[in-house]
Amino acid sequence: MARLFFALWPDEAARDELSARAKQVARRCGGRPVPGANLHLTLVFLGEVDPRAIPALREAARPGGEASFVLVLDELGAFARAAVAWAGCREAPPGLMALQAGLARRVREAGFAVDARPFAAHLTLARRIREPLAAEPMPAVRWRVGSFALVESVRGEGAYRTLAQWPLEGDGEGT
Ligand code: 2AM
Repeated sequence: MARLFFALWPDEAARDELSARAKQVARRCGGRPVPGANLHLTLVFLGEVDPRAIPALREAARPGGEASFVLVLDELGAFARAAVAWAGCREAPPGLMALQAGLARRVREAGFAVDARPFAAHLTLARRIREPLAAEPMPAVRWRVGSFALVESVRGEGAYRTLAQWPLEGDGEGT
């Protein structure tokens, strides 16, 4: 079985900025910063999938004309139960919500089990935090989301492997 999810990966500048924020918040809350290369925002979490189903998953994921958009992460918060600190959006961009909802629907219609809980857009910055953190505004980190990816979480390595990537419409128009 393969542990799979769809996600957005920051561009280099946003990744470096978020990596610095991850170290700050980990220091502040007594947790472990997520390494820069692993920073991502999950769109749809699938969990364990039979690798033989990956072609069908790739087919289902093909975007239906969704547009690229600028993601602005301007909030810092935590999920107490999961003990993670995250960067989020005070106002989720319509482009993000449309991409997430469309992808979740197509994947569900293709017969894959998808988490039914409402989408809470967040990019995990630190794990195993020990101090509580109430949501607060954060100086914005932004990037133009021009693609999304199907990613495998490689057990034991703490690493992610991109299996496929799809462009969004209108990428390359700058920020
Ligand atoms: P997290 O960063 O908030 O832990 C790979 O594990 C990605 O999938 C991570 O972004 C993780 O979110 C997310 N993820 C893990 N388990 C999940 C679950 N049960 N439901 C939704 N997302 C999950």
